Amino acid sequence: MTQALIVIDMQNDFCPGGALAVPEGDGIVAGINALMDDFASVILTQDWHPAGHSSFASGHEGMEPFEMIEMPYGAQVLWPDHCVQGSTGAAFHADLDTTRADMILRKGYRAQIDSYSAFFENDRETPTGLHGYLQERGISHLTMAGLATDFCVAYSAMDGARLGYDVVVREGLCRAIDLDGSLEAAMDAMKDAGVRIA
Ligand code: VGL
Ligand code: ZN
Repeated sequence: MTQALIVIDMQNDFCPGGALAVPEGDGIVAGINALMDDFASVILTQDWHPAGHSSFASGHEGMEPFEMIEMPYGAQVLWPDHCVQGSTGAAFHADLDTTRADMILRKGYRAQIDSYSAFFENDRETPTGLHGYLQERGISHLTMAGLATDFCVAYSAMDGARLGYDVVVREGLCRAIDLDGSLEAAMDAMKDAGVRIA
């Protein structure tokens, strides 16, 4: 069996001081780096939005960050502007060991649709290409860590399980946004989807 470590969105904007800071988001970097040598493949995802992305509250009149709207593909949380392509906020945390990565997967780069999952955009059907990459490399087991537990990590883990991968989420190497109980809901949904929490 071949194992990959998938490090989700370990970027400045999700760390303290960033535009969409996750509490203690930077506290997991050292632990993630230390895990990398145990894996045949290390994949980093990078949230990578064009300026004015449709998930940004700033482009929706009268709406505030963290409110919900209906998009053609379903419900969508509106976020503060974050991870704008090429910005410092979109860069990986300076301490993340990016040298070990064999693949960096960018997502959320289409203006009209968000992409939490590393596998599919938020319509749940437009593929990012990650499944093809993993299949071609014979990777069957995925370990996930990063930000945020209740959004991009959870969506990635559940899609991975749905696609037939053995998925482990390293809970201690993730941090959550936790909007209105979203962390508990995400943990329950991951368990229901067959994701193992370690
Ligand atoms: C994320 C909200 C918006 C995440 C990305 O990485 O969990 N959350 N964009
Ligand atoms: Zn985003």
